[in-house]
Amino acid sequence: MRSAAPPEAPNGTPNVTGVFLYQDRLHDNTRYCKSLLDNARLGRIGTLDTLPAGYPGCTSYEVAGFFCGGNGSTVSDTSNVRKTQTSVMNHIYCTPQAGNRYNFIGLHASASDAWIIYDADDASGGDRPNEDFPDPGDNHGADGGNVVFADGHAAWVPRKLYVGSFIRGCDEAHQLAASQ
Ligand SMILES: [Ca+2]
Ligand SMILES: [Ca+2]
Repeated sequence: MRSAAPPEAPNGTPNVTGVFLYQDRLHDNTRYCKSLLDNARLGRIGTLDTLPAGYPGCTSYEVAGFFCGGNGSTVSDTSNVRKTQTSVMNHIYCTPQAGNRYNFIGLHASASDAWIIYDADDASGGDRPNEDFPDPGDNHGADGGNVVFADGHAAWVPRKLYVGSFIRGCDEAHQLAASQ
């Protein structure tokens, strides 16, 4: 059972964690997200590219809410499987990958492998040619990216492990599966 959180110290005295105020943990940001489904200035639509004029768009991360995610509304055991407490433990990998490096078909997913949220990585040409793969122009360059997994842990995923982690995390075909 979690013990009671130490009280904030409005007079500037550090609490037992050594942090003066909760505000200090926000690194000068004045806004924080209470819900991953409401994570931008305009709520859910704020995560989309199309915003009214005057609103800075999008976020610098992506939500990976489905296994076998894809456009469209088809939902089955092999398409658009919403990640839930049950599915992150019971989903069976089913998506073929190019090449021979990543064949997880028939294996069960696990919460510690399932991706939930990660540094945004969308292909946009130039120095960001690859979708969901670290490139020089991405948030952390070509080094890798941060990922939050369904068991609650977060990890830095380096480039050399990125494709395999993505496939285990999302059960989606990765365009670089044959070479990375
Ligand atoms: Ca992406
Ligand atoms: Ca990229």
